[in-house]
Amino acid sequence: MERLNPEQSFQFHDEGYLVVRDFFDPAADLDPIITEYEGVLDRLARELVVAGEISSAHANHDFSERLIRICQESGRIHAQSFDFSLPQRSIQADTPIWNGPAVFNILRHPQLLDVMEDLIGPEIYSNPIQHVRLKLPEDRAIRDAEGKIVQGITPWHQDNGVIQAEADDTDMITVWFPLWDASIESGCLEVIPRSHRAGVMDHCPFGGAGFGIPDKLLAKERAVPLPMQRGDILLMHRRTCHSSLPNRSNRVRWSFDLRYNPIGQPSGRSAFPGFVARSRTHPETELHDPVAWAESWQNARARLADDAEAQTFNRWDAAREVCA
Ligand SMILES: O=C(O)CCC(=O)C(=O)O
Ligand SMILES: [Fe+2]
Repeated sequence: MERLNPEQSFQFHDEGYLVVRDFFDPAADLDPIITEYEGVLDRLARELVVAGEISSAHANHDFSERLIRICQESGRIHAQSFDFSLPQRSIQADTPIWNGPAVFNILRHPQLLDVMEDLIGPEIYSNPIQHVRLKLPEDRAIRDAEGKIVQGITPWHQDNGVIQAEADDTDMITVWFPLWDASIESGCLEVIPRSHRAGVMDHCPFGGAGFGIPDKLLAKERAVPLPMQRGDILLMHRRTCHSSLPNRSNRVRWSFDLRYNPIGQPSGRSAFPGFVARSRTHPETELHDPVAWAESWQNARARLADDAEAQTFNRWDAAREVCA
């Protein structure tokens, strides 16, 4: 995969998003992540058996089916056990987090950094706002007492709207990609082309699913679903409105979302550790050590544990009229 051609760069800036097909080599780039996460799931299953939360480790199923069964039997989603960032509240000394070497490798993927270099220049910071999303099939999802799905609902939002205002004027770019094909049926992303051209929009509390833009402010009729295959990547401007469709398939929809910004700009979640992914002027500042990366997250967790004040990440006042 070469770098972005002029039409691709133009589309990114003009429309606020760009899908690049067949960007990753699935076997070389994605399979190591899947293998790593099979280990994470296996250890989680065994821990839950020991804790008496589940009766069997469900070891004779593939990753998707095994995860669904473990969630259903324990009645919990376990999303944090797989994520490579910390949650936005209630961080504790033992909050689970997964910062394995296969994850670090994709953050540093050379061609991905080349594309970033095309878009934001050669001084590239790996922004710590980054997630794995394991979205269970809707008919087997975990629900709360009111019947609402506990995890995997992504309301319409701009990434700028769900991080601190200090990052409003940065050049942060979001990279989203599926580990398996993400079809309309299995809950791919949808975007509103050109919505990045307006400013940061109002966001309001959205059930238990964080913050979203109220329907009345959105031109939803212009939304475009973006089915993607394994190996494709989606690049998004920080103000592009997006959400994800429900997962009506029988398999977990599995994706990563990463972010990059020029070195020196605020990340929008300064309590979390990012790192210099590429620097042409100071290559000695680049982080190449997956162990040091994992340690940076463990240190952040220890620092933030039980410190409610350090964990205020949102700017929106739910009492505003627009949220009524
Ligand atoms: O994967 C999803 O459902 C949501 C992803 C998202 O909001 C993002 O990547 O910024
Ligand atoms: Fe987002």
